[in-house]
Amino acid sequence: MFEEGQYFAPVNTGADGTVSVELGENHPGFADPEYRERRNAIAALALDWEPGQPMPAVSYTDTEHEIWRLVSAELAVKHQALAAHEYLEGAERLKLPADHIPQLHEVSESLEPLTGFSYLPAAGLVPLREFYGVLADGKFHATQYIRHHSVPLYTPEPDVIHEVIGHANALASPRFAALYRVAGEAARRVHSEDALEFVSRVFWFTLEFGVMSEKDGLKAYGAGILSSYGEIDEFRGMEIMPLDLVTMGTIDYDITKYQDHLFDAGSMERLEDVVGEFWATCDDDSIARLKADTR
Ligand code: NLE
Ligand code: FE2
Repeated sequence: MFEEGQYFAPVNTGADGTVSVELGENHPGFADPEYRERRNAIAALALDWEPGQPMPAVSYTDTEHEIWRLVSAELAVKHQALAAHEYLEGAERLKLPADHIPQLHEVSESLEPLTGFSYLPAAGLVPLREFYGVLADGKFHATQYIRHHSVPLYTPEPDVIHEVIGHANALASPRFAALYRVAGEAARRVHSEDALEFVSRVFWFTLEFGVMSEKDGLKAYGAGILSSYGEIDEFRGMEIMPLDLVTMGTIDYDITKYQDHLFDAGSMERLEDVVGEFWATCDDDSIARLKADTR
């Protein structure tokens, strides 16, 4: 659907300051001028934002709110059956609206008293070091546009549905929030690009696409599965591997498709013991040693 590796449509700023988001020709919004206009305007809000200012508010259209309503309703049912218990507890505490897209500043206001997390605006791709690093300060960079109405069940680009339904419900859990924070501390501690890449891959296979075993079967806790009512129906049929830092930190993945390799953390405790402990203590040397294990 998208070119491989094109996680985010590139955002360009012209000499005259006009912002244009480069949607690939396979993007469902490519031939929709209204959608492209929207993407440009929403990206411009994030680019105009400066640290210290409140999060920009977006005046969402009825069509956009309708996509949120549809996806929220589909996901609410599927989450009850397929989301990890700890994520559902977070969702219960956060109580996101089902009938309209909340503003990110509103989500931040609800999250902050729970776990100290709040959002920062992202126009598109945020450099890895910045994106992960600020997690250590309880900050999460988020996009504000919404997926195209023609493909509501899945998008490879993180959109406001993914950032909020996928991530904020997890960030409302003190246990998940602590894991996000140590991932950020790890990203700040490592110097080499290789080590940063390793930390971010472990994040991908856990907080983005992780699954864990519960009494009544395999459940998803990764935000990328939990924001897609297409992928959430399929994850149990994928190749499920045991949690393993070296494998997670080194295997390649294609962001444009449903993930066909997933790692079962076993339990919340094991996720904390293995991955939380890794992020809390890793450095360039320990990661280089882990990578040497693969040879
Ligand atoms: N695939 C996710 C969804 O459809 O909600 C968004 C991107 C996750 C990295
Ligand atoms: Fe994400």
